[in-house]
Amino acid sequence: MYDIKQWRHVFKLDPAKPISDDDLDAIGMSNTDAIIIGGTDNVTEDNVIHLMSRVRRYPLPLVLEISNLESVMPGFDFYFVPTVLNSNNVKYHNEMLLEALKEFGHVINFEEVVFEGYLVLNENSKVAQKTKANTQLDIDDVDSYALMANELYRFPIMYLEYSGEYGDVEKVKSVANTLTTTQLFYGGGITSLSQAKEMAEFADTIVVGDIVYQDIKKALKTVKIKESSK
Ligand code: 1GP
Repeated sequence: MYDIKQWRHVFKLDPAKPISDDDLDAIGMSNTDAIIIGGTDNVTEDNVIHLMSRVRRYPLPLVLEISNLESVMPGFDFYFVPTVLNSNNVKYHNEMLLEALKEFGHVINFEEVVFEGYLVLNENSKVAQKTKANTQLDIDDVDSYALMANELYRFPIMYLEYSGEYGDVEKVKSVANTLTTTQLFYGGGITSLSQAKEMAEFADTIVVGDIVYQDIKKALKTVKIKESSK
């Protein structure tokens, strides 16, 4: 029904952060390609269901990016399942996945599940601290991770996660050049159309998060990348 490969721009909304009806309406009626609900801390069944019910009325694909098992629920179009390639903790490689499959494996519709190979690259981000990610990676490292994602794991998506910080364009470019079939998502620190354009030149899909809560007008402007095709 929805073709993720066509997505150029997505908003990521954090269920733990309050958002007004007006701002949510502006996001829902924008020309973005999809909304992802996801966050690192304080993601609960209550706040996910609350946010889902508020955004469900908009004609956009809705994704739950899973951060813990307690907040997984039916009703989304897709479930993005991250595995953090540069985490030092097996929990974030596949231990949580094992728990999920033990509990829900028989009821999961795997057509809706999309596996994401994450590289967490901002050492100061909550996600880096939580997952104990080794963020000290040079271009050779990220390139080799890209090969791993594309050729070995054959992930549908590789996600370069700079959450809260604008990333290193050279690394994004280099990963983009290495990936041939895996779709590249970039997220982190995009606060303007020019940054959105710069990253969208290399990433297949850009993710815009925190600026939604800081300055909704700036956030909405990033959608204009869709007016120029890649
Ligand atoms: C976070 O990659 C997303 O998971 C977006 O990052 O919040 O910094 O925009 P920002």
